[in-house]
Amino acid sequence: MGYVGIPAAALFADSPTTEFVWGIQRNSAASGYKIDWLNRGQSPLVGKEPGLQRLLLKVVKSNKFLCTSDPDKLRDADAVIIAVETGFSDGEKLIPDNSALEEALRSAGKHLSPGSLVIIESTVTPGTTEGLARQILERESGLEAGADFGLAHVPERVMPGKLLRNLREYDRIIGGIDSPSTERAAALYLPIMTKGRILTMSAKAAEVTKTSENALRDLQISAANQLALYCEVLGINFYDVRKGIASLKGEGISREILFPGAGVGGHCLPKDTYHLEKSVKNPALARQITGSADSLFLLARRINDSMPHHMLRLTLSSLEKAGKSAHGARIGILGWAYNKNTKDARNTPALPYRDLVRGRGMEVKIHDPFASSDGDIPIFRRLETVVRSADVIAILTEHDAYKRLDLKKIRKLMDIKSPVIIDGRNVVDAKAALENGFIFSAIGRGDLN
Ligand code: SAJ
Repeated sequence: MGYVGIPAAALFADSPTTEFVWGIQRNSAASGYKIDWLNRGQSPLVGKEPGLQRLLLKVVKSNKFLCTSDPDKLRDADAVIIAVETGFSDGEKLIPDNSALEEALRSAGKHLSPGSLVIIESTVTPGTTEGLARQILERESGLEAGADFGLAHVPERVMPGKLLRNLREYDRIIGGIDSPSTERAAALYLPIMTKGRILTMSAKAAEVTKTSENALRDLQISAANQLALYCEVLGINFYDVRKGIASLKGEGISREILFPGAGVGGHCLPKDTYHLEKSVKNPALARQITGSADSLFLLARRINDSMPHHMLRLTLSSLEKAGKSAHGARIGILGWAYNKNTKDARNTPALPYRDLVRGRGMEVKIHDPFASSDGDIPIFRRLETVVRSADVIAILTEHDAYKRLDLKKIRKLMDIKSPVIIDGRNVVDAKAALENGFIFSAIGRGDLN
């Protein structure tokens, strides 16, 4: 019962072709509270989710949905959908953390009835559905996948703020371990979809589709990041080049050039590449493909993860221009969330950047309009608190709030000679910054840095 399970449960419960939906939620310290909330028809998800609150209330009132921590309710289920977190215990060593998935599979297996259909929506390392998942389900149930129950991977494509819309309108990849599983899964999902089409394929092809659609996005971002660094060295404005490249049009020509930035965070992109890479067990094979170098996707990960270091370089060179040493300098970081206008800070690039500037002896204050304080990291809501008498302000997240900074006011608040702005998300009007006497550096702005 998270970002993936709740909207799916609500939509299935609201579908006339579904008799009843049980939402299974572990009664854990962190998430057990969701059970009561959901049974009151209240969404425990943070952030605006158009239509979800109303839909939950409707399906609870019409007795089509209930949440429980009792997995025994699965016994009379025709279909069981697993939507739990699948991360990495160690990104470096590519060790997937399948603990939640294995627990869910064991629980589903123990209560599985013959003839039911098991769907895995979680993002998994390709090979998991037919491998680990199938083995656990068969061992726990004593049944045979295919013969006694269906099994398919139907990857989620949720995006915070558009949960219901994506489920209804986005195309859905459906990959069964055999064609009856694929057909049954397609029949299950079709009624909750409006504009979205269903694309059927094998379970492993569905796993590779999901992980590579994010690995490819990470690669596209890394291409923009690397190009931006070239432009800085060449003394030109990356955004002129970006406009130029995007202008190349014509039959079958496309250049999806994304945006450089202070780094790539979130719960999808930083991990899905590793799921994809982990599936190619034989690293020598990968080297064969890339000609002894690392996989292209791992190189993209390294480029994107190097961007907070580049932000440090820009910060140090700008402080030098201001005739100040980094040690003891005060810096205001604007933006802690991993993406614009969200409070979600998972894998935020602002964290490594903060560690890097602190490592140089800088005193750090962090502002974010949405993200909440993260353990021992206080996050301030008032911009003045973070900007007042700072030597440097660095923008790490493209929140709308930072797109209309009053630079005159900021200058006054910083109240020092040659204040520094480091723009990691191309949200500050560079000309206005220079006119207001700032020393200004930005990713990709070789013409100004
Ligand atoms: N980022 C850049 N440059 C870009 C785009 C993003 O640096 O041009 C950074 C963002 O600042 C952020 C990170 O990358 O730190 C990820 O941003 P994202 O826009 O990819 O947002 P996510 O992580 O929420 O990605 C989700 C994914 N959806 C699913 O996995 C179902 C992704 O496949 C979608 O493409 C993306 O949303 C989307 O387009 O909104």
